[in-house]
Amino acid sequence: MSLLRVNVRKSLIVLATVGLLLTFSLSSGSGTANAGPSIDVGDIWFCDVSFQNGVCETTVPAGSLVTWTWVGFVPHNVVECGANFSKGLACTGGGGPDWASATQTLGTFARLFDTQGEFYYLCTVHPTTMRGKIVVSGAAVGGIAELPGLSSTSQLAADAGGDRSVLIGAIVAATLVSMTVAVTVWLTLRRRA
Ligand SMILES: [Cu+2]
Repeated sequence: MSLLRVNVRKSLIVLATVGLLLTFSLSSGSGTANAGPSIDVGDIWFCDVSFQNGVCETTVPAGSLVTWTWVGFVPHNVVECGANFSKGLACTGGGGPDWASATQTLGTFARLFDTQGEFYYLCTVHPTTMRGKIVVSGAAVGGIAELPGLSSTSQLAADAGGDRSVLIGAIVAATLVSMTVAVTVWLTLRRRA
Protein backbone atom coordinates (compact mmCIF):
# COMPACT_ATOMS: atom_id res chain seq x y z
CA MET A 1 0.00 0.00 0.00
CA SER A 2 2.66 2.51 1.07
CA LEU A 3 4.99 1.24 -1.69
CA LEU A 4 2.25 1.94 -4.25
CA ARG A 5 1.72 5.40 -2.79
CA VAL A 6 5.47 6.18 -3.11
CA ASN A 7 5.41 5.00 -6.73
CA VAL A 8 2.43 7.17 -7.58
CA ARG A 9 4.17 10.16 -5.99
CA LYS A 10 7.37 9.42 -7.94
CA SER A 11 5.34 9.15 -11.14
CA LEU A 12 3.72 12.52 -10.50
CA ILE A 13 7.11 14.15 -9.86
CA VAL A 14 8.49 12.67 -13.10
CA LEU A 15 5.44 13.85 -15.05
CA ALA A 16 5.65 17.35 -13.57
CA THR A 17 9.36 17.57 -14.45
CA VAL A 18 8.73 16.43 -18.02
CA GLY A 19 5.86 18.91 -18.30
CA LEU A 20 8.16 21.74 -17.21
CA LEU A 21 10.85 20.67 -19.69
CA LEU A 22 8.24 20.51 -22.46
CA THR A 23 7.02 24.02 -21.62
CA PHE A 24 10.59 25.39 -21.66
CA SER A 25 11.51 23.70 -24.94
CA LEU A 26 8.39 24.99 -26.70
CA SER A 27 8.64 28.52 -25.32
CA SER A 28 12.31 28.80 -26.31
CA GLY A 29 11.29 27.99 -29.87
CA SER A 30 8.32 30.32 -30.19
CA GLY A 31 8.07 32.48 -27.10
CA THR A 32 7.24 36.16 -26.85
CA ALA A 33 9.56 37.22 -29.70
CA ASN A 34 8.55 36.42 -33.25
CA ALA A 35 11.02 34.11 -34.93
CA GLY A 36 12.35 36.79 -37.25
CA PRO A 37 14.57 36.52 -40.31
CA SER A 38 18.15 35.32 -40.42
CA ILE A 39 20.48 37.69 -42.27
CA ASP A 40 23.58 36.16 -43.83
CA VAL A 41 26.94 37.79 -43.05
CA GLY A 42 29.15 36.87 -46.01
CA ASP A 43 32.46 37.82 -47.67
CA ILE A 44 31.96 40.77 -48.12
CA TRP A 45 28.24 41.48 -47.92
CA PHE A 46 25.09 41.36 -45.79
CA CYS A 47 22.08 39.26 -46.89
CA ASP A 48 23.35 38.33 -50.34
CA VAL A 49 26.34 39.16 -52.56
CA SER A 50 24.03 41.36 -54.64
CA PHE A 51 23.93 43.83 -51.70
CA GLN A 52 27.73 44.30 -51.71
CA ASN A 53 28.44 48.08 -51.80
CA GLY A 54 24.71 48.70 -51.26
CA VAL A 55 22.39 48.63 -48.28
CA CYS A 56 20.48 45.44 -47.47
CA GLU A 57 17.07 46.46 -46.15
CA THR A 58 15.07 44.01 -44.03
CA THR A 59 11.55 44.85 -42.84
CA VAL A 60 10.17 43.11 -39.74
CA PRO A 61 7.12 43.61 -37.51
CA ALA A 62 7.81 44.99 -34.02
CA GLY A 63 8.74 42.23 -31.60
CA SER A 64 10.92 40.32 -34.08
CA LEU A 65 14.11 38.58 -33.13
CA VAL A 66 16.54 39.22 -36.00
CA THR A 67 19.52 36.85 -36.26
CA TRP A 68 22.69 37.46 -38.28
CA THR A 69 24.45 34.26 -39.36
CA TRP A 70 28.13 34.30 -40.38
CA VAL A 71 28.57 32.29 -43.57
CA GLY A 72 31.98 33.52 -44.81
CA PHE A 73 35.63 32.94 -43.97
CA VAL A 74 36.98 36.35 -42.82
CA PRO A 75 36.06 38.37 -39.70
CA HIS A 76 33.02 40.68 -39.75
CA ASN A 77 30.79 42.41 -37.25
CA VAL A 78 27.32 43.97 -37.07
CA VAL A 79 27.42 47.48 -35.55
CA GLU A 80 24.57 49.96 -35.09
CA CYS A 81 25.65 53.20 -36.79
CA GLY A 82 22.99 55.93 -36.38
CA ALA A 83 20.39 57.31 -38.78
CA ASN A 84 21.76 57.07 -42.33
CA PHE A 85 25.08 55.85 -40.86
CA SER A 86 25.54 59.25 -39.15
CA LYS A 87 27.99 57.78 -36.60
CA GLY A 88 30.69 57.46 -39.25
CA LEU A 89 32.70 54.59 -40.73
CA ALA A 90 33.76 53.32 -37.28
CA CYS A 91 30.28 54.07 -35.80
CA THR A 92 31.99 55.90 -32.93
CA GLY A 93 30.21 59.24 -33.41
CA GLY A 94 27.19 60.29 -31.34
CA GLY A 95 28.24 58.31 -28.28
CA GLY A 96 29.10 55.19 -30.27
CA PRO A 97 26.93 52.29 -31.38
CA ASP A 98 23.74 51.47 -29.49
CA TRP A 99 24.48 47.79 -30.03
CA ALA A 100 27.14 45.70 -31.72
CA SER A 101 28.18 42.11 -32.24
CA ALA A 102 31.68 40.82 -31.66
CA THR A 103 34.02 40.75 -34.66
CA GLN A 104 33.92 37.07 -35.56
CA THR A 105 34.25 34.58 -38.42
CA LEU A 106 31.67 32.05 -37.24
CA GLY A 107 28.45 31.98 -35.29
CA THR A 108 25.40 34.19 -34.95
CA PHE A 109 24.27 37.46 -33.38
CA ALA A 110 20.64 38.04 -32.44
CA ARG A 111 18.78 41.16 -31.41
CA LEU A 112 15.14 41.77 -30.50
CA PHE A 113 13.59 44.71 -32.39
CA ASP A 114 10.55 45.75 -30.35
CA THR A 115 10.29 49.45 -31.20
CA GLN A 116 9.20 50.93 -34.49
CA GLY A 117 11.86 52.70 -36.54
CA GLU A 118 14.81 52.38 -38.89
CA PHE A 119 18.05 50.91 -37.59
CA TYR A 120 21.21 51.27 -39.70
CA TYR A 121 24.14 48.91 -39.21
CA LEU A 122 27.43 48.14 -40.92
CA CYS A 123 30.53 46.01 -40.59
CA THR A 124 33.29 48.28 -39.26
CA VAL A 125 35.91 46.01 -40.88
CA HIS A 126 34.31 46.71 -44.30
CA PRO A 127 32.27 49.87 -43.62
CA THR A 128 31.70 50.97 -47.20
CA THR A 129 31.07 47.48 -48.60
CA MET A 130 28.83 45.92 -45.96
CA ARG A 131 25.82 47.97 -44.95
CA GLY A 132 22.31 47.15 -43.84
CA LYS A 133 19.11 48.55 -42.42
CA ILE A 134 16.38 47.00 -40.30
CA VAL A 135 12.97 48.63 -40.78
CA VAL A 136 10.68 47.81 -37.85
CA SER A 137 7.03 48.31 -38.71
CA GLY A 138 4.43 49.02 -36.05
CA ALA A 139 2.32 45.97 -36.70
CA ALA A 140 3.19 43.03 -34.47
CA VAL A 141 2.33 39.84 -36.32
CA GLY A 142 2.91 36.25 -35.35
CA GLY A 143 5.14 33.88 -37.25
CA ILE A 144 7.98 34.49 -39.64
CA ALA A 145 8.44 38.09 -40.79
CA GLU A 146 8.20 39.07 -44.41
CA LEU A 147 11.46 39.97 -46.12
CA PRO A 148 10.77 42.38 -48.99
CA GLY A 149 13.76 42.73 -51.28
CA LEU A 150 15.33 39.50 -50.10
CA SER A 151 14.82 36.59 -52.42
CA SER A 152 18.06 34.61 -52.23
CA THR A 153 17.60 30.87 -51.80
CA SER A 154 19.95 30.86 -48.78
CA GLN A 155 17.67 33.38 -47.07
CA LEU A 156 14.58 31.28 -47.76
CA ALA A 157 16.38 28.10 -46.66
CA ALA A 158 17.45 29.79 -43.41
CA ASP A 159 13.85 30.76 -42.65
CA ALA A 160 12.62 27.25 -43.40
CA GLY A 161 15.36 25.89 -41.12
CA GLY A 162 14.05 28.00 -38.25
CA ASP A 163 10.53 26.62 -38.73
CA ARG A 164 11.83 23.07 -38.90
CA SER A 165 13.86 23.34 -35.68
CA VAL A 166 10.76 24.43 -33.72
CA LEU A 167 8.77 21.52 -35.19
CA ILE A 168 11.56 19.02 -34.47
CA GLY A 169 11.80 20.35 -30.91
CA ALA A 170 8.07 19.77 -30.40
CA ILE A 171 8.26 16.23 -31.82
CA VAL A 172 11.26 15.32 -29.63
CA ALA A 173 9.51 16.74 -26.54
CA ALA A 174 6.30 14.82 -27.30
CA THR A 175 8.28 11.61 -27.82
CA LEU A 176 10.11 12.09 -24.50
CA VAL A 177 6.81 12.63 -22.68
CA SER A 178 5.20 9.46 -24.06
CA MET A 179 8.35 7.39 -23.40
CA THR A 180 8.53 8.66 -19.80
CA VAL A 181 4.85 7.91 -19.19
CA ALA A 182 5.25 4.40 -20.63
CA VAL A 183 8.37 3.62 -18.54
CA THR A 184 6.75 5.03 -15.36
CA VAL A 185 3.60 2.95 -15.83
CA TRP A 186 5.69 -0.14 -16.58
CA LEU A 187 7.87 0.35 -13.47
CA THR A 188 4.81 0.96 -11.27
CA LEU A 189 3.06 -2.19 -12.53
CA ARG A 190 6.23 -4.27 -12.20
CA ARG A 191 6.79 -3.17 -8.58
CA ARG A 192 3.16 -3.95 -7.71
CA ALA A 193 3.39 -7.47 -9.25
CU1 LIG B 1 32.98 42.74 -42.87
